[in-house]
Formats: sequence, C-alpha cells, structure tokens
Amino acid sequence: MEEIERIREAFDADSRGISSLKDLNRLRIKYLGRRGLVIQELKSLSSLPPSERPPRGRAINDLKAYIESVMERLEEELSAAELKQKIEAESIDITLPGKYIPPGSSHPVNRVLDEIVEIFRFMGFTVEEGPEVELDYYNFEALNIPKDHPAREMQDTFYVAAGGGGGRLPAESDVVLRTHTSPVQIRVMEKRRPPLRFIAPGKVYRCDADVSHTPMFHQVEGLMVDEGVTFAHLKGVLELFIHRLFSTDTPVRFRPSYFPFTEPSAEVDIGCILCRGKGCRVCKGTGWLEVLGAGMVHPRVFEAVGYDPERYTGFAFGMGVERLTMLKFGIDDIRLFFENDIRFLKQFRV
Ligand code: 2NL
Repeated sequence: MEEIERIREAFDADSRGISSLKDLNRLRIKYLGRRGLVIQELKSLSSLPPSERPPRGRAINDLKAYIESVMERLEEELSAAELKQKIEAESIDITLPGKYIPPGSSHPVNRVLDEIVEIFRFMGFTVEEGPEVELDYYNFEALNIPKDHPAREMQDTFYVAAGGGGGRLPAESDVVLRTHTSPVQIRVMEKRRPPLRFIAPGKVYRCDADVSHTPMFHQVEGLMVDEGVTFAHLKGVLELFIHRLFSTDTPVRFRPSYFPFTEPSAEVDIGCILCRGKGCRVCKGTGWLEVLGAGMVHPRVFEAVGYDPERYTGFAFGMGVERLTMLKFGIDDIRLFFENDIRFLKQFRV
C-alpha cells in the first residue's frame, strides 16, 4: 500500500512539471503504458496470496482512475492553450467580418435552355453533346448541304485555318465552327441504330452581328428516328413543347418551308405572346411569331449515316434559345445577353 502511495506522489510531482501535450504523452507512457508503473502494479497482483489481492487491486484501480482524470483535465487545458498560441501567432484576425461575395445566378439564356431541356427529358428525350469545332463533312456534307449551297458562304461560316493558323486563311478549309448542332445528330446516328430520341443543345457560331444576330448563340435541335415515325408525331411533340414552355392556351401553327436536310419541312409559329395575336411591333402586325424549324429527315441524310430510308423515318427540329428567351422576357436587343451588365442580368435572378 505504501508503494501505491509513492506512485501517486511521484505522479503528482511529475504532472506539475507538464507544459505541453508532448510532455503529457510521456507521462501517459510512464504511468499507464504497457510497461508503466500502474500496469506493473496490476501485473504484480498475481504474486500475492489470494486473500490480499482484492484490497490491493481496488487501491491500484483507484490510483489508475485518479491518474486518468488528472490527465484528462491536463489534456483539455494544454490543447486549449496550444490552440490559443497557434491562433495568436498567425497574423490573420479571425474576428474580423468576412468579405461579402454577392451570390451569382443563372444567365437568362441558360435558364430558358434548362427549361427546354427539362421539357424534352419529360417526353423521354436524352441529351447529347458534340464538338464545337467541326469537320465540314458533319456540319454540311452529311446534312445534304452541297458545296455551292448559300449556307456555306464565307460571310456566314467561321473557317478554322488548318495547321493552327499563322498563315493566311486557306480559301477552303475543311474545319469550321459548327453553324448548328445538327453535326451532333449525325455523329450519334453514325454510332447507334434506331430507335433514337434525343436533343442536342449547345453553342453555335455564325459570322453575323446586329440587333438580332450575334457571332455565337445557342441552339437546341432534336431528333426522333424509328420505324413508323410520322409528321403527326412531330406535331404532337412540338405542340406539347410550346404549351409547356409558354402556356397551354398558346396557338401553334405549321407553315410549309424548306431545309436541305428535311422533306417536307415546316416553320412553326406561335400566336404572338406580347399582343396575344392582335398585331404589334414584335410580330410586325401579323399576330404570329416564328419560333421553330422542323421537318421529316431527308432520305439522303439517312443514307449518309447508313440507315435504310425505306425502313426508317424520323422527324427533326431546331430552335434558337436567345430568340425564345427574348420572347419570353420581352427583350428587344440580343446583344444585351452578352454585355455582362449586372443591371440587366440582375432582373432575371430567381
Ligand atoms: C431552325 C431549323 C432545323 C433540323 C434543324 C436536322 C438535323 C438532322 C437531320 C435533319 Cl441530323 N434535320 N435538324 C431540321 C429542321 C430544322 O432547324 O430554324 N433552327 C434554328
């Protein structure tokens, strides 16, 4: 019993001299470690006659509990002191108020793009993407747009100089910035077989700039191919789309049109949402707004991707996202989207 008292006194003396967590750990090893003084005492119990074991065992366990509680208190005190020292040694004043970072928000064009994507996903369309720098073949050739077609003219298409620029632009480069997202659809058809149902949203580029044109803008094109797909399916899908994007009472009308990659082709108009069809400046007094182009996929396009045009039919459509955004929010100049004026962008925060 005297021996136990001596250990307690030695521990009290040692613990007074502790000034760091490192010291504390040494103390722990000295008393509670595998070969520590307290553990040695516990082990020595077995050499005592059985009748002496219980009182001595209790005394050792009391000592152990005492040492543990003192160490626990020391650990709390020392770690608080060490943290305080660390903080004071730093030159940052953590009590200063934080720098205000105003929350950002989605660009109005992206908001409408997200809405469009959501409506088509609801109808079972998946979303596909592809490169913005394209081969002439995917952007024009495979879409039945021949070499002398007006859509290829230099004033419309950005040509990428082969060999990384530097020299003068070659008169005819076969690398272009995509002028529509149709090349994505060609690439997907090349890789997969029908049935297919997807949209291709993204940035497209045309060398053009005025109140209604910017050199970069956003498009969503869509495609559905299977046996037995008809113009009726096209009408159903696009009418539901318009009714979800605008409102269910928006009139929709299909007019005959022409695109090299569809036959027959149609232009889709909606009743003017600004004057409700009465005629205004935006609809130029007609009461109608053109919002989509569409049609049945041209057999030559199917031939280009190795589909049998006798077996498969499909519909395709395309729309400009900036134009739809302008109509939805009553914006009259497309350039406002790209000036990054916070006063303009703030108005579309949700
Ligand atoms: C418009 C018109 C359209 C398509 C895009 C398409 C794509 C393939 C095959 C056939 Cl791979 N057609 N796309 C068809 C009709 C119209 O876009 O006014 N876009 C803004």
